[in-house]
Amino acid sequence: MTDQTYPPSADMVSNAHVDAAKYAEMYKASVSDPDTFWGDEARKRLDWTKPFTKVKNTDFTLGQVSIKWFEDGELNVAANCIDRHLATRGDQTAIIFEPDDPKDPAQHITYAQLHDNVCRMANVFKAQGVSKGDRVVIYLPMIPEAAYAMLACARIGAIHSVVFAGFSPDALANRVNDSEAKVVITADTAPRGGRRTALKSNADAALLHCKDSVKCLVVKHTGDQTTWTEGRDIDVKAEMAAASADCPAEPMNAEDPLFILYTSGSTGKPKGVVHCSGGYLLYASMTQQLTFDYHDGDIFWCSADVGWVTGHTYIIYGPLANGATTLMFEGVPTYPDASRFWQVCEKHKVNQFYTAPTAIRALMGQGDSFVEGIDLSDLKVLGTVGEPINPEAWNWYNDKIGKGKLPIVDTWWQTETGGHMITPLPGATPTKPGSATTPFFGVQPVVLEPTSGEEIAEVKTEGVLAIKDSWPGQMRTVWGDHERFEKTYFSDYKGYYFAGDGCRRDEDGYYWITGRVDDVINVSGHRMGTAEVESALVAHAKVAEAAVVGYPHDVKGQGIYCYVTLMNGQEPSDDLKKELRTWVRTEIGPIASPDLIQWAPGLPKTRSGKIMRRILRKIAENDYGALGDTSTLADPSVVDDLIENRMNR
Ligand code: 6R9
Repeated sequence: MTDQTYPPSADMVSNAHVDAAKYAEMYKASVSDPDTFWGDEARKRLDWTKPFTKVKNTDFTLGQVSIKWFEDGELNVAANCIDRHLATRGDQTAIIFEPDDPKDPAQHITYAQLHDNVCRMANVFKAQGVSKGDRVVIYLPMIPEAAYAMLACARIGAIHSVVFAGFSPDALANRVNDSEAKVVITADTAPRGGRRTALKSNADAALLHCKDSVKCLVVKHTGDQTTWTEGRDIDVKAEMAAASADCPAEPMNAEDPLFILYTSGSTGKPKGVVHCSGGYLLYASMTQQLTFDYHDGDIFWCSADVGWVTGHTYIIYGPLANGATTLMFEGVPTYPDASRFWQVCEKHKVNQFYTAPTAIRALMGQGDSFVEGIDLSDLKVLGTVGEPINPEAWNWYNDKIGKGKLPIVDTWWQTETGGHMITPLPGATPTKPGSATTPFFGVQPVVLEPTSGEEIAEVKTEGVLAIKDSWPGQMRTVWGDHERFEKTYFSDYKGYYFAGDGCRRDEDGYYWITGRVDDVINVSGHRMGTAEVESALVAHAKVAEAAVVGYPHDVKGQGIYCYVTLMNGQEPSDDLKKELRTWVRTEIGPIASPDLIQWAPGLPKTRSGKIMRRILRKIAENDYGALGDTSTLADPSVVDDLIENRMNR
């Protein structure tokens, strides 16, 4: 990584919400007196139906971890994202919908229309027996109805759980069952990159493994033919047309759950990350405005999918809480060709654009001709999220898209954190390519010595990244398993929130995220637990054992490398590899598709039977010269075979 520094332009500094002096002053206030700081922000940014009297009540002590913000206040998230804007912005566009096919017209949905649609959708949910506290699973593509459904849940106090439309029926069923959802909302089919995913038939397959009482609401989006189960399936658009456009917003306690979002961890079963109403919305609003330096009238585009936390916070909740115009894109960056992102920026005069390094790398690889001749002069701020950005991708983004003039905010955060944690602010922070730079307000990052857990005082250092105190956007619990919440995030390093990432801090106090230190890999900016892929593999009848690690991949960041030991008597073959790939895709979804599969007659294990992943990682990285200590292996000869037959050369 180059350590070259890019200061904000004079223009940016003078027009931005926050400049360097203000950042320093606000940051200090946010950590020295969080009650005053966040209390003021919460009153300024949100409308409360019942004012809070308490601000922060948080405890990171193992065994009694408890995180509460504004705990006696009441508000409604949908009312904050819609109703309160109606008087001043009823006719302003809230959501621009850009469909997969550029020949189809874009839609501009005003705040008044958003209100109408959300109320109708909320009444459709109510008619299906959904009430406050009930769970609704949203299995929808990137269409306006996904936003309506999320906000309709928020309006009536139901808890949504969005399941990425790329997940398989099995993954969907697990999430419906774990959250005990009453309703699943899906669409007939989902166009993406000119192809169509049969979402409704995936939902049908999933619902075979769920309670009979679960209803299936179907958005007829493309009009494609689907099967129909009378009594269970409901035509959402027809019901919405007939429903009342009046639906009072349910007053919710600040600590009432707003949503559950499942994410991969280092064990096999995804965890339901729970975010609540008050703190999350405040944090979403503040980070969206300040990290992107969003101003009234700007067009904001976050290219993530609503199935991920980035879509929740930066397509829906943050922008809408701020009365912004947010763009929702149904398609992919490379359809009809690799100019699509930039065409959309030009067409809708996008001012802030937020995407993932993997998308930048993929587009960079297609050549510069796809950017040339496109007017990107409305862009003011560029952002990245999901993984560390490599210098080549950063330079390309900076030169070709930013024309060397725009700030690039590299935002480090997680599903668990609700919003940005370490990020530059466009008018305040000189950036260094590859560094997420400095903490957002209220965030106190520390670098810990990995084994002792001691906080390292020296500025320039390296270790594991942890957070010292709570911030309003922090997750509150794992759905149905508070013990797992404590164990995952608070038990390795006592008294801290442990993020699972390693980092380096340079002499200027800038943070450089070095990647996960647990068994989670980052594939195209998507989090994947290696244990999840392993359990999918061993569920196949011909597989005896499997170990999965990440390896460097040019476009995806990390690829999925699987070591597979077959059952006795099974013959390895290319056909079987194909079969295993398809198997994993159907068990989890296409994002978990193995890149490389190596037949492993044996796996390197300690005498106590623990797989030595360190060795498997090295071989997958084609760095087998540096295997380190192998003396604890039960049978060192398996390593020679694995090296001999390695797949990544
Ligand atoms: C928002 C999101 C979280 C993990 C996180 C880290 C990696 C995210 C990053 C980054 C380096 C950045 N990550 N942003 N690494 N620089 N700017 O991505 O949430 O899907 O939960 O993933 O992604 O490893 O721990 P999530």
